[in-house]
Amino acid sequence: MERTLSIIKPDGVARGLIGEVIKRFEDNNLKIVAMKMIYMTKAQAQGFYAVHKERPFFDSLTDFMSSGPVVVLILKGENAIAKNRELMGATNYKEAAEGTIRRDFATEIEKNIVHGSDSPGSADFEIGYFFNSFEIIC
Ligand code: IDP
Ligand code: MG
Repeated sequence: MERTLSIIKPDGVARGLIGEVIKRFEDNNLKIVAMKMIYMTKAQAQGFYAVHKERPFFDSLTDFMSSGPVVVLILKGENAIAKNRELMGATNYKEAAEGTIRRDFATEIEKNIVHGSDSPGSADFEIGYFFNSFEIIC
């Protein structure tokens, strides 16, 4: 069993896709063990995406991530990290496989509906960034 962090980004929330995204997780054996809606400040978004701070899109990305409410979730399941990345599809929605969340709903490389941890190390960091132990079902 593995845990991963998912975020339904501001575009996904604003467009009424929370239920659609969660349905895909539930239909694919990813169990929700924590969930909340938050509205990040720019500084909180910068802290979350610190790994990308040298990238040219960092400022725009952190503006976007602090532009509206998001839903953060912890998903648990067998190979949860890879399974979630598979359901999300490639970062660039134009390259994402058919039937993936990003292929079906993303409108730009930046506004791509969902975030998902990319490794066990990032999952640990990202889960700890948003949740304390009392908020996680075990
Ligand atoms: P990921 O979300 O698929 O893991 P990352 O490379 O970690 O992709 O990038 C984090 C986020 O930054 C992406 O989901 C997307 O919102 C944004 N992003 C990535 N590459 C670009 C780009 O080239 N231009 C603008 N935004 C980008
Ligand atoms: Mg990433």
